[in-house]
Amino acid sequence: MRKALYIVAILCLTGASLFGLPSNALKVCVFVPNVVSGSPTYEQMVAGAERAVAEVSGASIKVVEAGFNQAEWLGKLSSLVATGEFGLIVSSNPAIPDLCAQAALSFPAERFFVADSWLPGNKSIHTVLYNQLEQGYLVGYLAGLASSGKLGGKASHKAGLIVAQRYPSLDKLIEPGFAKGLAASDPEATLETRVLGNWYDATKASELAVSLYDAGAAAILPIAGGAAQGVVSAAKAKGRYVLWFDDNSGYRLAPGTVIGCAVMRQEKLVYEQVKALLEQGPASKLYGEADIVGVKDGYVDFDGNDPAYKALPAAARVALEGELAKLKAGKLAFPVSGL
Ligand code: RBF
Repeated sequence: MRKALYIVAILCLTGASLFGLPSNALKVCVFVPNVVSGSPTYEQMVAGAERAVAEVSGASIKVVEAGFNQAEWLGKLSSLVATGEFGLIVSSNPAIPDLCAQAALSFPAERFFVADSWLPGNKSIHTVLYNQLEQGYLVGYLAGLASSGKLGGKASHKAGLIVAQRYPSLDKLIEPGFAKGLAASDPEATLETRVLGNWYDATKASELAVSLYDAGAAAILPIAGGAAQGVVSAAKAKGRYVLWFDDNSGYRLAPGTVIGCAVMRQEKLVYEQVKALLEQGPASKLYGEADIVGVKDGYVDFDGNDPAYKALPAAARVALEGELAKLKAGKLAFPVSGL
């Protein structure tokens, strides 16, 4: 009896359990790079992880916001891992897997799932990347319909992109995808990109948007987290269009101004992956895997279910929906093999 108690005590102290799983295996920490509020990608991540945890008996969740100072993220992540409290760290964005890989060097038993990113071959980390060439293409195509005058008014042949910062999936997928879509529906169009420098300054985003609209941009796509609100207010003041990314909340934010949302099913993806990882445990074969999902798989889409979109001229909607149908059927494809 004393020996059995001794063994249980040792197992507890070493973080192991009688069933072969670490005692922290069902404890999830969602690590939010920046803050949740105002960023649909993170709102969806938290919602998906919460839904998965609610469905796994004994699982728990804590959400930690790392704040806007990116220089502090590695330190914050490492401290979190060092507590040994959490078996699975869940996060999202293409900069995060490298930080996880560094933390995993000192804590090889920790496990990570990072959505919206790509890192193959690290046995501690599972990543899933969205095909954002396709996502960018869909709103780029709508921007071209606006800039060529097919939504009404005169053709300006100009569209804009306002981004918080430069990073690999923006440079390799979102921006080129947007440019391809724009060229497909308005071959004469030019694209102007402006960099904001952070994910929160809506005032500066508004100033940049005003200058792009004044220079003729018919529509602007913001990739700027909470700062995107500034682009919306500039568009309202100027009577121009905004395109939306990640979820369909733009439609509610500015009815009639936001005319189209290219969405990624991040809530669904995070729910499915976190649930699978909790059920399979730290030895899951998903660790080390870097998957890529797009329109054909149902994780990237265009949400046309809004009165503001439905109010656009029928011919324009038919053209855009034709492109979406081609992507869904695999008749149009923008293959992505990594970042
Ligand atoms: N997207 C957001 O919506 N909000 C953010 O706070 C945010 N922070 C990011 C920080 C870094 C370092 C990187 C590389 C990307 C960030 N993203 C953010 C962009 C996000 O990963 C994704 O590319 C966009 O949401 C478009 O799908």
